[in-house]
Amino acid sequence: MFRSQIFLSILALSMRVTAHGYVDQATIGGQVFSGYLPYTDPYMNPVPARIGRAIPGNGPVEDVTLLDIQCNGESGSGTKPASLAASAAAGDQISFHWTDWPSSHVGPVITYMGQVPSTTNITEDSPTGSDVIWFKIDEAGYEDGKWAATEILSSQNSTWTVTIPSALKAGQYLIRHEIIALHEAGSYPGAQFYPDCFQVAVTGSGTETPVSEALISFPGGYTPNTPGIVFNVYTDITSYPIPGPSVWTSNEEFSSGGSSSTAVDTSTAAASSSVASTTSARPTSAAVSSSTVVASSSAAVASSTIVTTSATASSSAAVSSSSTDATTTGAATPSASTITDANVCMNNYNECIVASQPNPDWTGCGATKDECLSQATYQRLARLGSVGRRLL
Ligand SMILES: *[C@@H]1O[C@H](CO)[C@@H](O)[C@H](O)[C@H]1NC(C)=O
Ligand SMILES: *[C@@H]1O[C@H](CO)[C@@H](O)[C@H](O)[C@H]1NC(C)=O
Ligand SMILES: [Cu+2]
Repeated sequence: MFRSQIFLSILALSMRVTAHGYVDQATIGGQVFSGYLPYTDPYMNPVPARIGRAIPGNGPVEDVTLLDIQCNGESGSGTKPASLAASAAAGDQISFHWTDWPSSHVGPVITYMGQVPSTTNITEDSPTGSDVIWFKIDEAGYEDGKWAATEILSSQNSTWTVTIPSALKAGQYLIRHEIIALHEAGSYPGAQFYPDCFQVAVTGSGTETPVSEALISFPGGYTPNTPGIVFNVYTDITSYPIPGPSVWTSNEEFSSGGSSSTAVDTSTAAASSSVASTTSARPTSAAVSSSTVVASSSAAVASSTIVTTSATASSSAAVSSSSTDATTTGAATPSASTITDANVCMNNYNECIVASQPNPDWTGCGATKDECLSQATYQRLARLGSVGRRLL
């Protein structure tokens, strides 16, 4: 376990420097604003005034219980108010432009608004997890074989456009725009949340404040059991339950259940729990292959063999061919020639998960990965001195 802890922390480090994304530009009521730019804004003098709340970088929040789930942040401290607010009328559009978004990071795109008390200036307001103020104004998940955050967003110049509900009463609102990346969401924690918040003064002749059934808090509104937070994207999916309440456009429409996602949520609550039980019901058939990676007679060839196998094999073939290897040869003692790059182990693991669809073989693939890692060094990091020490 020591070994995998080191590996996980190295993985966490490398995740931090991988490009994920954030909103670098927002067009609100026809006016173009820069988003908060985490890699330049903090280093400028003076620090630029923004309508977007500060974010620590392009990485995700993964713990739904932290204040960071609200508007991003790190270490649970959330984010601070920005010094400006945009102005837009109810019924106006808002467009969010995202930086390059990895095509692996499939998931929904969701937008909420949260009202700031009229007695508080939005440039000084910090909602807590007890403030049940957030209502959903837009959502898109998986439709016609396309994920909102990847295929659809990229087909729209990385831009997502929402409409401020025309019924909404004038006032100061935080707009919380979010992508949830699901590529590792097969268990919790795993889903990656990328929220970004903007401050807007809404004008216009709207009269409505959303009914309490439309409102959630952040943190609080998402839990590990909320449909869509744990979700295996590598199965043969036809729909996805978008987390959170139904979209609010007016109280009448909300209460009449006219919004589509109410129905979706009900059916998918079942769907997601069946996914979960499929996953956890995977027993030890997979233990089969625990020693596979090392097992083939010429161990030096083993890792590349596995890559080839799982890359081309059909789902069941990948598992069975490696278990054949396992029976042919006993566990080998690690020698210099069996030591491989930990990256290869992880790639094999990912391919194994994909190849074992629609019932991902978490146990078997995981055991294979662990065995592989026991022979592995993290070669790419070896140059970084103490961080890159051998995993053995
Ligand atoms: C909020 O404070 C800012 C900065 O002091 C000020 O410019 C703005 O007019 C205030 N907004 C409201 C609604 O009072
Ligand atoms: C894509 O979005 C960027 C950022 O908003 C904008 O500058 C650019 O003009 C857009 N490109 C097209 C083809 O619309
Ligand atoms: Cu990422």
